[in-house]
Amino acid sequence: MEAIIAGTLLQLLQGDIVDQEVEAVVNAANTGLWGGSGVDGAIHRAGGPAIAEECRRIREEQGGCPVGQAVITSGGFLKARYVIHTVGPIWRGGREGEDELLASAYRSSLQLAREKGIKSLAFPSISTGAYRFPLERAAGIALTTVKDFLTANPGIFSEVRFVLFSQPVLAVYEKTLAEVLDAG
Ligand code: AR6
Repeated sequence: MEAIIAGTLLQLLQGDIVDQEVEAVVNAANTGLWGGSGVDGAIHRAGGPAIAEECRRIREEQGGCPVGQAVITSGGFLKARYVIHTVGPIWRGGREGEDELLASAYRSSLQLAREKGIKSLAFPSISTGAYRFPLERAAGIALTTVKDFLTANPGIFSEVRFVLFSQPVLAVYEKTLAEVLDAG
């Protein structure tokens, strides 16, 4: 499924984040930038040791990456030139600012990409794996945040992609995007 929002192509597709031919892929990282399972593990495995080495330097310089913020490294062996590492919130029932922190993770990633002049980027479904954020709620926040950013920054990006690992997750994102676009 795709849509054009203020001059940017927004695409939803099923796939693996590490295979994406975009300028930057977004990693669902942890605050220590330690590498882990899921998206994080796949990116570090495919990208090689250069990414972990840059993460180590960021950890030394600024202690890692707070929840809701983003940092950038090179993409190592990935097709993408950069990895934007963002940290989504761990779901703790919804009363600990999780919604706003998740929106902030997407916004911070988009802002960092804009600052670096990156034209195309791919997001995974942040926080919806190991961090257990409810999928439909996360999809609404992800798509609304991206849509609002693109509307406020027309033509900054050529393409923003969501890469969903499975067909059921893609289906949730497609249904949610239709609702978000209908809402205007
Ligand atoms: N490509 C695209 N999506 C994927 C891939 C992949 N290769 N692998 C998994 N997914 P998760 P989180 C989906 O757990 O919830 C790590 O240990 C997955 O099915 O990767 O933000 C980090 O170090 C799910 O829908 O990220 C952190 O400690 C979504 O991506 C923690 O997990 C996100 O799942 C972050 O947890």
